Amino acid sequence: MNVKEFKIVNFSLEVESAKKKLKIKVTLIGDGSVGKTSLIQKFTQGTFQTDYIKTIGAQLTNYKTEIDGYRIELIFWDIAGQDDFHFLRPSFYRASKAAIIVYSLEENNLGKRSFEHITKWYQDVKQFCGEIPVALFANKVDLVNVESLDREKIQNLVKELNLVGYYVTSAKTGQGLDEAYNALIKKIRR
Ligand code: G3D
Ligand code: MG
Repeated sequence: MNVKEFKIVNFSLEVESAKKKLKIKVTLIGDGSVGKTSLIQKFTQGTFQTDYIKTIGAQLTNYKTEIDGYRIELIFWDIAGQDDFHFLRPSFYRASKAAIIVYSLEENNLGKRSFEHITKWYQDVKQFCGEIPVALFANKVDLVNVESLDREKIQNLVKELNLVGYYVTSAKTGQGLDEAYNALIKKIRR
């Protein structure tokens, strides 16, 4: 993988109940400009705190929510740097319990290439994380006609790579976001 292409976002997920406490780290990856940072910003809109770690160029976003009576704390790691941090790659993948590969539905080069690169990102996850659940986010749905989506093409890839599923999202309108994250959190918790 070209280092300049390499972008990664992490978040830890802490699930807490009277008896149970789980800490789960999830990694968001995908080509540049597909919307990883925007997806986190939209999802955590309103109730979040941010903190910037200069030394590693990471933006940390902390978000608290409740699902099915579980208190859940999400810590998103969004790495801003592109050229200088590829040595950090193993540590950002390390101990991930799930991954989300993001691509863009845009009908242009970015959309086309980001779809073609899904398999490369998947191999990266396998290499660094082994057998963990991986979901696919087809982002920027607001820019295309939902009716004309080639769902068979997406579904075939989901099958081929044995992904847990795909979610059609828009970081701009928020479409599909709650469903996607909630479904994912439930899958991870199981
Ligand atoms: P990245 O973190 O994966 O690199 P960003 O991607 O979140 O920085 O998003 C890249 C650009 O795409 C941004 O536009 C952002 O506003 C836009 N974008 C992200 N998600 C969506 C979406 O769902 N719909 C639309 N229409 N745009 C989206 P700019 O202009 O700031 O570069
Ligand atoms: Mg980003």
